[in-house]
This record gives sequence, structure tokens and C-alpha cells, in this order.
Amino acid sequence: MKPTDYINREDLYGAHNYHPLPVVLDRGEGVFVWDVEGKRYFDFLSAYSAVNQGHCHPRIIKALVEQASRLTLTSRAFYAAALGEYEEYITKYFGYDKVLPMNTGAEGDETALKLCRKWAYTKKGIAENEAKIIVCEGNFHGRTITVVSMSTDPDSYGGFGPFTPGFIKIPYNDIPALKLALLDPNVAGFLVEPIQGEAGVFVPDEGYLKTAFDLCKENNVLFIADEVQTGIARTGKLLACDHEQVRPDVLILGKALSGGVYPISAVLADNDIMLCIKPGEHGSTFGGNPMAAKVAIAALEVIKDEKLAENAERLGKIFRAELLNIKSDRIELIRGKGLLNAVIIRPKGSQTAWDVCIALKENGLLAKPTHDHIIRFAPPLVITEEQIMEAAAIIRKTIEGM
Ligand code: IF1
Repeated sequence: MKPTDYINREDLYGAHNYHPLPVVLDRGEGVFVWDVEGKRYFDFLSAYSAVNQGHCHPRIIKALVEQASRLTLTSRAFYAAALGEYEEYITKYFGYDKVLPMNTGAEGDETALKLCRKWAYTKKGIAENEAKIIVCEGNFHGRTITVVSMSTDPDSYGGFGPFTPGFIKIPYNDIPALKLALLDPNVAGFLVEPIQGEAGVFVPDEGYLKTAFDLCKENNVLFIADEVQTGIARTGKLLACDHEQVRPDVLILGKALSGGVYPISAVLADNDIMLCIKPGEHGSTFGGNPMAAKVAIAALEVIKDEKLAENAERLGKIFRAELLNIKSDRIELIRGKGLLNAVIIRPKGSQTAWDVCIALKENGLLAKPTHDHIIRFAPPLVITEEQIMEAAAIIRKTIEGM
């Protein structure tokens, strides 16, 4: 089969809810993926930061395979040997009393919203059905109806109404707007991404998260961090909130919690909050299954043992410096933290970020445009200095040649 045969088959039998770059991948290892014709690429998307530990990390795959042949799923109707081990491991790792395991990031966000509402009624004393949660314009938290109800992106919410009520939308990185919204006594939570991914790796001003956190505390409002994309070493710290020494009341993780081998998400909180949800009030068939438990432990061990946060911090600086060296009027701005970076492309004629990504692909590097003019660069965190220099050279050659 030729690449176009694979593409046409997906087109014919799959829903058209994506518009992929025309490359058909078949194999991955570390920072590299190979297409069906055997051509090798640097993966500078890392499955939207799910593959922080690199493709097919041997330690994570070993955990997966071992547990797969032992016990995969029990449901939560019974206890499972692996679950408690994982719960103890992850809560100590991130420093919270409790974890609630789910599968996808969107489910993690949904779980956090439900937890926040329960807490509002049982602890804060808000009247039933009156709780409000503040969210930020430009957010991305997933694809479910409630989650797109929070969205301000017409592509995400358009045509999917009616929507879930109870959200107040304020501009991101805007403390006065947050102060104003917090005047409403029915506010129970503030849900925020420490860096907005979909908005184009939008890094807020220094001090924004800390000030927002303090304001939430003053108003007895839960600070809920969606670290599905920014968490697990991506931005140069274990959590992006660590850059400002903020400890969220509710922490949502996903993506790299599995190293990209399996859908695993989690919500972490202390007892006072987490125990507001009682037996039978929330759950999932697959959430916290034995395979997920073992995979997540291995994925988190790799982050620590291979010092991936430190690597992201160090190589992120080198990478941004290399990008700044590119001599091209096509680059408007470079921004990011650790190895979550974006280049804003200045349009030229009809050429967009998409065309740049096509050219990058031809030169052996995969990246994905977001919006018309932004390219996200987020390689696996196991990348070496030599590899990042090679990748930066590809980006330079490509952009300078356009
Ligand atoms: C897609 C973006 C990234 C997320 C945050 C929750 C979720 C995501 C902060 C939901 C998911 C993804 C999913 C992916 C595109 C993508 C994305 F461009 F849309 F913004 F990563 F940058 N919170 N992000 O970023 O997690 O339910 O998907 O497991 O194809 O929709 P999920």
C-alpha cells in the first residue's frame, strides 16, 4: 500500500473530525517516528505532550505487557492489587491526600468540575444548583458537552448546544477580571491552564498564577489547575504551577501520565475536597484499572529517574535561543517554557503555518499548526542536546528557505 492508500482509507471509513498532516506513521522510538515507507522524522508534537517519555519507552512498555498478561480490568466493583499501589505512589509523588483515576483528559476535567460543585454544596454552603465556576477565554479542556460549554472557540462549541450552565468566562491572564468575577458569592472554583496550549502556547505574565491562587484563597474558591498538557515535566518543572510555587486545590493530569501508551487521567486533591464525592456518585469502568495503574507508575518513575523536567528546562532554553537565531521575516514571535514552545508565523501571500509544517515534514520533522499562524514545537523530553540542535537546524533551513 502507498501512503495515499492509507490516507484514502481513513478518509473513506473514518469520521472527518480531523485534518491530519499527510504522513502515515507506523513505528516510533524515543524522539523519532517512521512512516510506512520507512522515512524517519523528529516528532515535535509528541501526541500533544502525551509522549513526554519518548515513543515506546521500554520501561513503560514492559509494565504494560507484564500487567496485560496478568490482569487488565476488574472494574471498581472489586479491589485490585495494583490500584492501591498506584494510588499511594501518585499521591506521594504529587503531595496530595487522594487521587481519583479516570481515562481521558476531558474526563479528568469533568471530574474536577463535579468535585468542585459537590464541595460548593457540602462545604462552602452554596445553595443547590447555584454554584458557578470561573473559566478563561481561549481555554481548551477537551471535547465533551460540558467541557465545550466552557469554550470560547466556535470550532469547539458551535452547533453542539444546548450547553451546560454555571460558567463565568473571563479573559486569561487578567487579574482585574478575576477579582471582579470573584465578587459573586456563588463562585466555587477557578479552572485554569497554567499555559494555554490550544490558544498557541500562551504563557501568562509572571505572577499571574500566584496572584490568582491567592485571590481564590481569600474568597474560599477552589483553584483548579488543568495540567493535562503542561504537567509531567513538559514545561521544565514537574508541574507548570511549580514555576510559581502554587499548589492547586484540585490538580488534573492526563496525557503523559501514561507516557502515551494508554489513556490515563487523574484528579488529585486533599481529603477535605475529595471526600465530598461518596460511593456511587462518580466513576468509570476503566478508570484506575490494573494496567493503567502499572503503566502510570512506570511513566512517573521514568520522569524522575531520567530527570526529564531538568532536561526540558535546559534544552528548552537552548532550543528557543536557536530559534531566535533564525534569520527570516517569517518569524514574528517565539514563546514557551521548557519544551512547550510555539513560533508565530508572519503570513506571506497565501502561505500559512500549515505550509510551513508541510515543508518541515519534507525535511524530516513533524509539527502541527494551531490556528492559521502558530506552530507548536514540543518534542519528547528524552531528546538530547545533539538531537535538539539537529532539529533546530531543520527548522532553520526550512523557514529560511521559504
Ligand atoms: C485533540 C489542543 C493540545 C488539553 C488540556 C484537557 C484536554 C486537553 C489542557 C483533553 C487535550 C488536546 C486534544 C487534542 C488536541 C489537543 C490540544 F490543540 F487542542 F489544544 F494538546 F494542545 N486539557 N488536548 O490540552 O484531553 O480528553 O483529549 O485526553 O485532538 O482534541 P483528552
